[in-house]
Amino acid sequence: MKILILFALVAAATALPSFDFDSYDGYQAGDPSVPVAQKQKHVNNLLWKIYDHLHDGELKTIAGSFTPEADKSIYTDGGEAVHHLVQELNDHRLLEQHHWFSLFNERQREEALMLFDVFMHCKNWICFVNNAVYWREKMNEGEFVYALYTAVIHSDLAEGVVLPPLYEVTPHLFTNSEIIQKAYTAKMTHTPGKFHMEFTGTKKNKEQRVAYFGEDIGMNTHHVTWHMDYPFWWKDSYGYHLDRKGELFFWVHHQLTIRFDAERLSNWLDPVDELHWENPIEEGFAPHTIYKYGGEFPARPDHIHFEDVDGVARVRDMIIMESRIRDAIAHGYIEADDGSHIDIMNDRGIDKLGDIIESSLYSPNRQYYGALHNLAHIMLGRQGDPHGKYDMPPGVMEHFETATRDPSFFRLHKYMDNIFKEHKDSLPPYTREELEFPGINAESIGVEGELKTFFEGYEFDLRNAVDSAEGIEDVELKSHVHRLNHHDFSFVADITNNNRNPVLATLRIYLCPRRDSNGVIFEFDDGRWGCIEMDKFWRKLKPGSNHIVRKSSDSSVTVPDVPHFQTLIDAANSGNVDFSEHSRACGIPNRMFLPKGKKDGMEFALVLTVTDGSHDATHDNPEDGEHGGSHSLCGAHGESYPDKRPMGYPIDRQMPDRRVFESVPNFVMQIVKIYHDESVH
Ligand code: CUO
Repeated sequence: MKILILFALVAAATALPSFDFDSYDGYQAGDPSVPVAQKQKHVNNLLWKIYDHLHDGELKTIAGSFTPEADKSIYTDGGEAVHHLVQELNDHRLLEQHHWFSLFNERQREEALMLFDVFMHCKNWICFVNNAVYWREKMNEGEFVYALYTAVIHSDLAEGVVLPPLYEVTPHLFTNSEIIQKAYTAKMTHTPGKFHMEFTGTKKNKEQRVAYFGEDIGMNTHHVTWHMDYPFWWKDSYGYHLDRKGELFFWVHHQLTIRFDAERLSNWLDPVDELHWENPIEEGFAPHTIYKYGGEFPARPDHIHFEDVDGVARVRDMIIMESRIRDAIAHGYIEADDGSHIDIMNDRGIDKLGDIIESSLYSPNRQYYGALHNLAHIMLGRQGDPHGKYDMPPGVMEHFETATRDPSFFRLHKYMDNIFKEHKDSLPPYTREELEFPGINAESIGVEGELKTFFEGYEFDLRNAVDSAEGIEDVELKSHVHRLNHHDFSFVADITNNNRNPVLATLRIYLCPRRDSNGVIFEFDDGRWGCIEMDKFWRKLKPGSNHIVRKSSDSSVTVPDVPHFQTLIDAANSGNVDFSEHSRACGIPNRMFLPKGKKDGMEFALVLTVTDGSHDATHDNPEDGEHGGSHSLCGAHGESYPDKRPMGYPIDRQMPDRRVFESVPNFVMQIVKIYHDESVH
């Protein structure tokens, strides 16, 4: 379990002395003897210029002297995991360096996980960092980065270490080829440069109006980090169970999809349509993105029909998988691989369904239900070269970093989302008793401040995109992007507690687009499925009236910007670091908390539901803790999900009679408008 750690090493802000590896002899779990700032420094150095040899003297020394199998007592498994990897190395089976890496490539994933396994079996930080240094020189760089990121996230040894933003570690996956070429030229000519990154495509393509969402580097970081926090390959033998992983898979992607729809509505576009295996994929995509090694990402023309992808899947396999899943929904049970039936007609059914649709290793029957979602990513990624005739590398859909750039990502996830909805709609509606909170009246919900969005400029570092050579100094290289932001505001609510005693309440806030692209007010059922989760928190309500103010920056769905790589380097070098609010990178960037809205205002329903916190909360004192900041979409790291209710409660199920929703005294709704300020650029 990771806890937020405030570490402020007082030792006057001078550079830390190098850590003395030779005199270190403690193999204690958790490794309190290595200061977090030192660990941060190691991780920074390991991730700086990952395509070059290590530049850091201290780590270089290790690289020359460490032998992974020399002392097996440093591993919790007696060196079994490392032995496996060493054997693969000696048999020359490991993927070469300077080659693309995709998590969806089975063999490449296997190799990355072998290294992850080594990290997870290290008893102490020295073992961890020694192995990192050693394998960094031997393994494919993409595999190494993936293994290191996931291990830092999941290993207790790295508690308190903040991972640098991936867009400054592997910038190729977050910017376009034009920018990368400019960066190379600038480096070659030793001229510092700042390059403005346009969103992909031109105004002739209406999808370009919403490219700012799918190509936002913070949104991409949220998405790729979610998949590292909740990997589909996770086994509980790594140390703990990922609570409600299947349900989170549904919920985080449902929120991405409907949030994308809200952006579309803000830009006079229809909500995205679902993908269909037998219909043409409407939108093509020209990614304008290049691999560090491996050439250009493949493009896909408009209106092509799905083709079988050699060595991956046939279109008819996908249809069969889908129909088996739909059968499970219709039957109300999943058939496990031992033939037993798992009932899904309850709150927890969605979790199992998420497991089989993704599919993750938690799926109770991967043989039968397959891996609809993961295979669909590969199918879409390969439609530009389905038979491998042109030897194209994987498409943008085959990387979680780049997938949301392609409009087909949202079609795919709308399709998955509709399957999940089919299940949710098969459950009985909540009864009035299940929705009520006796004695509680939600009087009002509103906003203090203005709901106003704007675009701002932002720069990120491109130095890690280009190559280095000894004796040649780096020059400043930056990419400048436009990003959505909003002015700060607060939600304000008034709630009366008519009970004699204080009660613990769960407050859930949703923001739901009110009108479709024709200006017609949504039917209740369509409207509730499009509600964006804005916040969920717990409050003690004293008897009588309660005035609650909740700042937009405190939301349980968002995180602040990940600190720049250079900030982490400077902080670790000075040993004077406080990264407590950056313990997680999973979460919607807070600046994207609001959908863009429209210049003259766009209507949304702001909904507050107040329910019984003593029933909902899984943790003690939930009103004190924020569970790592972004628990709504990302859970609480290593702990149970803080809320017992299904994600999306109470708007996750059908409500045939909207009067039930409207008349429950503990729910309240208000129409608000979001304005977009076009004057700021
Ligand atoms: Cu996140 Cu499809 O699962 O990209």
